[in-house]
Amino acid sequence: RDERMGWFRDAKFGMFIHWGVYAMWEGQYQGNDTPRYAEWIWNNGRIPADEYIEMGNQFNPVNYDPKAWAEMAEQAGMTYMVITAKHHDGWALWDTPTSDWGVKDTPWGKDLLGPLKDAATDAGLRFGFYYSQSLDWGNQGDEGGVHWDKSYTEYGPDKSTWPERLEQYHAEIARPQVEELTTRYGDLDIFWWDMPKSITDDQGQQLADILWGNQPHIVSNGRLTGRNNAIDFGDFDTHEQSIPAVPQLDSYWESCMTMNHTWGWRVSDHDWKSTTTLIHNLTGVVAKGGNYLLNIGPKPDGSFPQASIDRLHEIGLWMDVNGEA
Ligand code: JFZ
Repeated sequence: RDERMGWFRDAKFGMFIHWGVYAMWEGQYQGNDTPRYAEWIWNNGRIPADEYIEMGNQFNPVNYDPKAWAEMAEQAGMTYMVITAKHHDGWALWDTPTSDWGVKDTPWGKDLLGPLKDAATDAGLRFGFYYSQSLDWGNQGDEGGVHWDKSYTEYGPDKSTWPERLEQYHAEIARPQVEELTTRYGDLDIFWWDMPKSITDDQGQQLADILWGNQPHIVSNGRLTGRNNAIDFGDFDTHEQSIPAVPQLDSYWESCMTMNHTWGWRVSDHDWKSTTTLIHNLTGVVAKGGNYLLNIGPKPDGSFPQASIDRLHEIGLWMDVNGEA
């Protein structure tokens, strides 16, 4: 482990990207802001499945410019990038053959991840994927869609069938998709699991075997199995929206944070952290031995929010004077 962790120990600053169909809703359903995070809008907005899927099928980010994304990260002093290959809504940002729920069945119609990996590599960034291994509302993953639309899901209120359905989802979707993600894009640097929910140790082990079987040098966070952040399978611990009070110099960890109050794009959230606050967070995390993974929630057309662009630029100006190459 220590050998493959080399780059991560010195990574310091990375870009997290939460992007997918949820961006098209812009954090609002029927004119109202939905509760909590905008990337949870299908669930938290109680959006009927046919409406959410119909929206997804129109995804067409005509201004998607992976080179511009990677260059903005690089000029801000970032050294790595993690993008949501699939978030909890189950929508795949690549042309997965295992499900129709993804970018291939849209006007855009083509892989979003490969071009970004190439651009990141060209900009000198390490690169990898976030993958929601357990929650998957579109492909009947953990808990199916019970929160938002009982008529769509095949899961009922009878919880006794969930373990079988969860295993069916792992066999038909999660394991094949992790296989695809870890074989189609050459060498990857980082893999970011999220929200283990009721995944079993065996299901976690199988995903871990696929991951490290295909990518022996990859580093992964500690959110694969039941205990969030238990690093029994992973390499590093993730602090969510917070910075530990005391230095943790003898372990691998990361703080991930948003610039406003949501990971996915929300048009009405104008409460952005100042550049000064972001730099304080960055230096605080790095001084305590961690890496700062700062999130961008791109808009549905593929552009970054202007407030995010401005902050990345200003952080870059500070880096030019104070940063270390
Ligand atoms: C998860 C996701 O549900 C969310 O949408 C986003 O992707 C975020 C990065 O990760 O949310 C979490 C996961 C774990 C904790 C908190 C929020 N946690 O361990 O405190």
